[in-house]
Amino acid sequence: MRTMTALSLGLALLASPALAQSITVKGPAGTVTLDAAALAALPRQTVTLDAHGTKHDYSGPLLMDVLAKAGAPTGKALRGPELANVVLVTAADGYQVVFGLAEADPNTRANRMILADRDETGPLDAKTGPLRLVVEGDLRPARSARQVIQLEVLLIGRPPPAAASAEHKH
Ligand SMILES: Nc1nc2c(c(=O)[nH]1)N[C@H]1C(S)=C(S)[C@@H](COP(=O)(O)O)O[C@H]1N2
Ligand SMILES: [Mo]
Repeated sequence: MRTMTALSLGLALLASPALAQSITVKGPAGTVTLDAAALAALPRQTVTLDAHGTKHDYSGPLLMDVLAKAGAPTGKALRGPELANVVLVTAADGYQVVFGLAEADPNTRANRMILADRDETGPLDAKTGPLRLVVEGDLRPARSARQVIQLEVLLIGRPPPAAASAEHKH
């Protein structure tokens, strides 16, 4: 009886790829792992991506809402030195893309970035998902990484060369 229940649950999970996904998000507040339920709790957007003439309507939370779970600054907090934050996106096949955090901020740019878990046909297949970054407005789909497993917010700002050398003057 117990075996049957575990088996049924296992089969149910296998049949719903969206339930098996999780993503690691690293940011100023630390590292969080978000599962499908955590992603499903966020407001959703739909963005159409044209990859080599094939269009899909991808849907999922705004990337900024996902990054905020790890403490990424947004809106008015995304100012001054915080504008030197970048986001490193890593996929299961080792593919990586990077962009400025402000590019993902809906308070800064109209073009959206979403972490899609579905297209118009349902949960994303293994080649594309379970999670795909979809970058609205890009002329090429190269930054729309498939099979995203990790997001990392990195503050890469440093003092400009003049200020750095001034520190060493005696
Ligand atoms: N994980 C991963 N994502 C990726 C790539 C890749 O090699 N690996 N290639 C990129 C490039 S160069 C393109 S053109 C698009 C192709 O999207 P499609 O597979 O939906 O046609 O995926 C992008 N996302
Ligand atoms: Mo490409």
